[in-house]
Amino acid sequence: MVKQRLRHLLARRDLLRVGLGGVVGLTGTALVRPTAQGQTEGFSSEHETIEHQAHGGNLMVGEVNHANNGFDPMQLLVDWDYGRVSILPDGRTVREYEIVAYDREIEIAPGIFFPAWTYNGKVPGPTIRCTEGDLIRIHFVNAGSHPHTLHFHGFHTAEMDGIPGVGAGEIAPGQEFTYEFEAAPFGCHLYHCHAIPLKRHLHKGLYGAFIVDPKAGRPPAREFVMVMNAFDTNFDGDNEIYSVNTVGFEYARRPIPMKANELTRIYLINVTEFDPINSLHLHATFFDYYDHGTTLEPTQRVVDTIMQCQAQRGILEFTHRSPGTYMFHAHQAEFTELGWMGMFHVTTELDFPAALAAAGVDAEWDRKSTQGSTIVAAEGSAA
Ligand SMILES: [Cu+2]
Repeated sequence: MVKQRLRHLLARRDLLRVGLGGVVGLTGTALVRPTAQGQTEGFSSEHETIEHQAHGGNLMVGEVNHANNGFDPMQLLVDWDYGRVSILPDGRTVREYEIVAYDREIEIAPGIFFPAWTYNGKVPGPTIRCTEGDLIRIHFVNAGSHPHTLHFHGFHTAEMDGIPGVGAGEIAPGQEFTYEFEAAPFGCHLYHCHAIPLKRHLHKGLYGAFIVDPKAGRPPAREFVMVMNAFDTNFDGDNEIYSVNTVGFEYARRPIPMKANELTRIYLINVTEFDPINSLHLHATFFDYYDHGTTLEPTQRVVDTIMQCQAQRGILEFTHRSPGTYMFHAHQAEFTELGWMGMFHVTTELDFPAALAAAGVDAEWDRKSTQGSTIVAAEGSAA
């Protein structure tokens, strides 16, 4: 049984190697030590053993062209979308969003392309952020090639549930619909397409984070959103690339800057298809966990690993005590080695600007990262 599983794993690795070296390797990237045998035979599992060397345990070399993709995973970490804000006569805040679904090929690992279906051209789609009680209006346009919907996790009427056959149901290509509901309960939620076949519509990339802040806010912290996802690049019902925020090993190539002894909060969401469970493990520290983010008190304290079933999510809070580079990853080692591994670059105050520069981000990124919940509150009351 174990041997069979190992053979299966190796076959999937070889498949990656074939894809890189043989088909799309023209972009000049390749896995570590691609072999002629691997490129031509591919599916044979006898000739390779798991490789441990190179690139900080990172099994891919080369870089993804983020400009071409139209989104950068470093920016997705802090990509809060507060919508267009207005105030109703009764004092309630209205937040209006535009979401357009369209097909787009994206690069999910160096040299590996995936024919995605996207919300607003990126995977995951925009992170919808608001405060509990806000009235949310989402103008949805389907500019894709298949019928899609927007299904939010949260309280709303049946008509706004975004499932086939109820309310507007599936929105056909070229059609549009406006979803409207009050944001509740506060928490770390998600939205996704609910057209059928559901599994395919989800894994093609139609999902995003939906963060509802409690009215009183949460304590100041450095905040990131991480959507655990995976890609079946050959459509065999099994994933070849795993990641958070789409691009495999991106945060290993560009460690995420943070400061020592600074409270860090991660909004973690699992949208992985085909594998029932995903997980996150932090090195060298422990975290408090808020299941679904729907409570102000942790539901688990002092843990260093959390698992999430499909569509499960929660909030992690932790600090790193000493400067250094610290790994985080799925603790399913297979996922780790196929892309779901990253690093935090923890620095002193003095060294922090250099860490920002090394990660290719700026002061504005730092502002979004540290002011996420403050901005949402300020925009609501200022408008
Ligand atoms: Cu869909």
